[in-house]
Amino acid sequence: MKAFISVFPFKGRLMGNLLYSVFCGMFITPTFAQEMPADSLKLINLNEVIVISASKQLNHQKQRKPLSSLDEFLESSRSIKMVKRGAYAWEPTMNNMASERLVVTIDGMQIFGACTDKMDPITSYVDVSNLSEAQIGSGQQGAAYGNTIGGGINLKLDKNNFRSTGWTGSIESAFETNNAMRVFGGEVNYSDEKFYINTDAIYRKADNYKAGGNEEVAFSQFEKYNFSINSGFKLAEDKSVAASLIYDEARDVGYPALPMDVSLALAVIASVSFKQDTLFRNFSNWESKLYYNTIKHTMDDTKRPNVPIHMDMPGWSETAGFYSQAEIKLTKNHFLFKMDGYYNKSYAEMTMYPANSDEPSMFMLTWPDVRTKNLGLYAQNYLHFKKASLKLSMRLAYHSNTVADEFGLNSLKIFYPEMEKTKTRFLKSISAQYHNMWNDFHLNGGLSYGERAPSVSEGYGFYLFNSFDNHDYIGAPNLNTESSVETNLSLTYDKSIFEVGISANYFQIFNYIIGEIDPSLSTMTIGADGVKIYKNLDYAQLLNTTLSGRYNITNAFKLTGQISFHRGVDNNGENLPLISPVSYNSAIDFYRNQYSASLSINGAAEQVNYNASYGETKTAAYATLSASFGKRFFLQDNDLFVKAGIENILDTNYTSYTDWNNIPRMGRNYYLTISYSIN
Ligand SMILES: [Cu+2]
Repeated sequence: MKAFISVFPFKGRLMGNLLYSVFCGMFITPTFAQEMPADSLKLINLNEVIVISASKQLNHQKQRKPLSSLDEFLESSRSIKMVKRGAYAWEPTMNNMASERLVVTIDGMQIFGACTDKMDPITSYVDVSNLSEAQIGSGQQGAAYGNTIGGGINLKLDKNNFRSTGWTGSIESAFETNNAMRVFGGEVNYSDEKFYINTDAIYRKADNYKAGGNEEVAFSQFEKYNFSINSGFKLAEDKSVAASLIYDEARDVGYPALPMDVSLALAVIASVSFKQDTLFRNFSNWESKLYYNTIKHTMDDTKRPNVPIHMDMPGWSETAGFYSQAEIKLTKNHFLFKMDGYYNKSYAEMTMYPANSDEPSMFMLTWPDVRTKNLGLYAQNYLHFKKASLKLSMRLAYHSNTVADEFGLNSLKIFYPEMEKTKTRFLKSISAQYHNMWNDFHLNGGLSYGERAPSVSEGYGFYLFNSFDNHDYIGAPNLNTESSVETNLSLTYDKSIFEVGISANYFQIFNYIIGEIDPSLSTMTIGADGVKIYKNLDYAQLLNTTLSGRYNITNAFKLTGQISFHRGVDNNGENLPLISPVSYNSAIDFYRNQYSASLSINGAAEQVNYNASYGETKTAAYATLSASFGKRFFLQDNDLFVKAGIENILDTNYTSYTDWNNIPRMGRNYYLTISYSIN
């Protein structure tokens, strides 16, 4: 064991010792452990699960807006906030960290956007019709899916999984008044003990939306199609194979906060998997998957007025990968072992066409065909004591980036003459999470360490224009690995009718990657204020705290509320960008005799801690009010659900810290959702 550990170049002796003792600890069964109750054991002890699937009737009732976009579902969660550049393809953030610091997977599959300007977070390539739930792990609790600092989101596909339901199906439609959004969707499923097939399709089209006070937000339209099919077949009682395919295409997507739009964003996401109930003697639930996905992203400035120089900016991202995992379930503890790997190709280019057609056009590789290889080992042990549990986990990964394009490599060598074609790193993650229960009190505490490699843009981006701080960005191939020490603590008092909890987490992030102005460089983008180069700060500090509560007033009425405080500073005490001000939400939900209703308030205080050098301005305090009403009807064997609602009832004109360039959010919006399901 010791020899195995010492292969890896750990930072300092302390870390090595810590890793060693925790890794060994994972294999020691505590003799004082009690029999573990089977149902209390959640192998992946996630912080939050958002139920998305509308196919289960109960979910449909409890969701305030069943056919809303995946972005809206994620935004409704406790732990996620969405950065908005328009009405489509919002970027999830967790613990005030965005894409580069999160791992977002679809059914365990790695997938990477093809846009150099973050117009296509992974979450934009699936739809609610494909998914059953979003599994959210804060900080290193998300490391089961990959290397991360801020956390992980796994979007689980909706499958019938050999349940004997026979044929089922549904059709659904929604309309929203503010941007005349039309949604049409449907699914047809068949499942028995030996075979299942799930198919679904959804179409969304929206015009420009209007902010509060009937102010039209130009270039906020979008159109999207999504089809998916997944199927499984039992080879034997304990063996099955499955396959899944998602096709997602968005066209004519406006980004009001950016200087360009998107004419096409296309993804094909495919996988085959094999499952066997047992493996060797002690292993169970052996699951292996092979996957491939390809993304094409085409930006478009032809519809914008006064474009000083027309640009073509297509991007491609292709990923192939696998994982194989198995569990060992002993009476007192539970192990998960996983091996995973992926290979990604990211390529993006920019051609500028001067207005005077006698001048030559200019060509640049903005992502110089960067090939990323990542091979990881993940192990987790969940120990159950009498009133407590301990989850230990670790990930070790080999990570390498190679610039495959000679022209792109030579362009970067202008800034980094010494740079090598390939950069290799070892990434480590280790975490201990403890839970204890005294009567109605729950205590959770954890301590973790994690690392991540720079993203393709941070490492190899070439003059990527950021419209938020109005700077061109250049990547830095020799950036140090970013690492984070994280601690979390929460205390909950949980009675069946009443619950109150307080939680906090703190991240000390070393070698924090962020862009810094280099005054010696001149800009490429006309009108940009300067050029920034990605640098490692010595460290940055992030603190997130939340107070939340629930009160079941009667069987039918439930009151919930949450208020959170966040702070993020760099090593000079300067504010980090995109850190939430004090924010709060509260709701009263009603559910009885197939009727449901809700009234909710969402708001934030003034953004006191902002940073103008990252393009931020102080956003004002705001609050919005929303309501929904639903009814379920039984029509012989079938179900009809109707849900209607009003969002931003008071038509408030507002913007929040997550709104790119302060584009105002949607004003008053009425929606109606109808869903008919055949059982
Ligand atoms: Cu783009």
